[in-house]
Amino acid sequence: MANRTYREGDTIVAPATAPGVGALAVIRISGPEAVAVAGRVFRGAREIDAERPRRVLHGHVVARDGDPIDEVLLTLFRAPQSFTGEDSAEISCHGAPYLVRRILVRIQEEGARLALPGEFTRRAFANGRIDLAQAESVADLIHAQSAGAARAALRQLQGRLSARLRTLRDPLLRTLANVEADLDFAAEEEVPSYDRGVVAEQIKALRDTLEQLIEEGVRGRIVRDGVRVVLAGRPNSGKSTLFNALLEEDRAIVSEEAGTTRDVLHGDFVVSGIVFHLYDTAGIREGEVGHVEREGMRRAQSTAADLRVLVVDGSIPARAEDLAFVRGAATEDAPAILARNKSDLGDAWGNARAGASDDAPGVLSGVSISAKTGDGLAALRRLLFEAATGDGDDFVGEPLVTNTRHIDLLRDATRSLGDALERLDEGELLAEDLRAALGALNEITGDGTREEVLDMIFSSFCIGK
Ligand SMILES: Nc1nc2c(ncn2[C@@H]2O[C@H](COP(=O)(O)OP(=O)(O)OP(=O)(O)O)[C@@H](O)[C@H]2O)c(=O)[nH]1
Ligand SMILES: [Mg+2]
Repeated sequence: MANRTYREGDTIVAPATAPGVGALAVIRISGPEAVAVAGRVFRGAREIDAERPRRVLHGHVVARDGDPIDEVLLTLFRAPQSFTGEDSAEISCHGAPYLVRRILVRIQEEGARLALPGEFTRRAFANGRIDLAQAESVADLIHAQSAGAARAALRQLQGRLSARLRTLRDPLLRTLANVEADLDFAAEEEVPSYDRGVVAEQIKALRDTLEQLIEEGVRGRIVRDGVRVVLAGRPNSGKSTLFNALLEEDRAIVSEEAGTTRDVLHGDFVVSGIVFHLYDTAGIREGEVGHVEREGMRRAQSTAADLRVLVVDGSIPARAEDLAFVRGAATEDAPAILARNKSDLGDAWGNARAGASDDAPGVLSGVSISAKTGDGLAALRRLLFEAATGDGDDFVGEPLVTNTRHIDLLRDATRSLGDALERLDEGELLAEDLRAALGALNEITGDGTREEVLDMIFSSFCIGK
């Protein structure tokens, strides 16, 4: 697959629906021969009328000898009024993997080839139906796991990010034109005659806006990808009970025996439109333990986290080893929330030392909960949301930037503008920096993006997209 390269001009085919059994499956054909190919495999009561597209035709996909393979609905699209901008056809058939395979083979017999990953979307991009940022949002929308992620992807698909970038590109182009015009005239002069003060102001304003977008993007990535939360603690503190309670599912084994959990368990839950990827891990303790439990502890400690919830048994006064654990966890990179569990049995830990955050500066805040009765879980969810997003209410906002590639390019542009500010007197170099900034912004929407980069972006799509 890797050495197959993207080629326009072929007629391509792929299933658009997920593999596996379903009520229906959709097969897409796109390319100059799409209508002809569809016509050769389809027999309906009414013949295909290529001049009247976007109508649903009922009939059969038939084998070469005319034998029906499946009863289907066929929809034709004529260029440029289709997703790809080419002539296209969609066949809805029954969702049996066997039928899908047979129909695909049948269509290939008539001259179409199997599409590469992302090839439909790439054609839409190549034909100017959508820009690169919009193409990328198609993948995001399909993979969205929460309302927030879906909304962000949809905004990008509607071209909101692209429109915003255009409003940044125009002043940048004007500044560049200003500097370049001056270079043409003043080639002989020692000192540039454009107004350095004005140019500096323009560059600074642009840089501020880009920095704001980057900051928004860091949050946007959380909306798109979610937050990894690891439950950590000493054995029997109630991690698995809390895991089940947050997921509202009886997933992890809970027992009064210390050292119950060994494998790392994973499940997702959503708070206010943001996905939390939750991990339950083995309790950490010292002393003689078997090698399976030791391996569990190793896995617990190597589970990457954006946030940690330190679960302690809050119904008993904090022991030295509990405090040592909390202090140790607070030194990890990920911020931590202290959850004093078993509040239904009393809050002895909390009475002894209010949250222990004085001892452990890396611990954000403490909350008293009962994983068993559900008490305090709403407050814990709220704390998780705030810790992940940096604030509360106004977060869900509407991030325009959610994608690492875009954030990196915005950073490149910001860096180039920073360089430009250092070289206000050096016309040629200044112009070069401004052009570099412009180039980075253009790459987000795909203007002048190199083929290798396009290959990389689209090859991460699934086949059929
Ligand atoms: N009363 C009360 N008991 C709880 C609570 N949370 C957990 N327990 C009990 O504490 C014991 C240990 O719970 P687990 O959830 O298995 O603890 P764990 O931290 O996952 O333990 P390991 O997997 O061994 O590290 C069980 O008997 C639970 O029923 C709680 O909020 N209140
Ligand atoms: Mg457990």
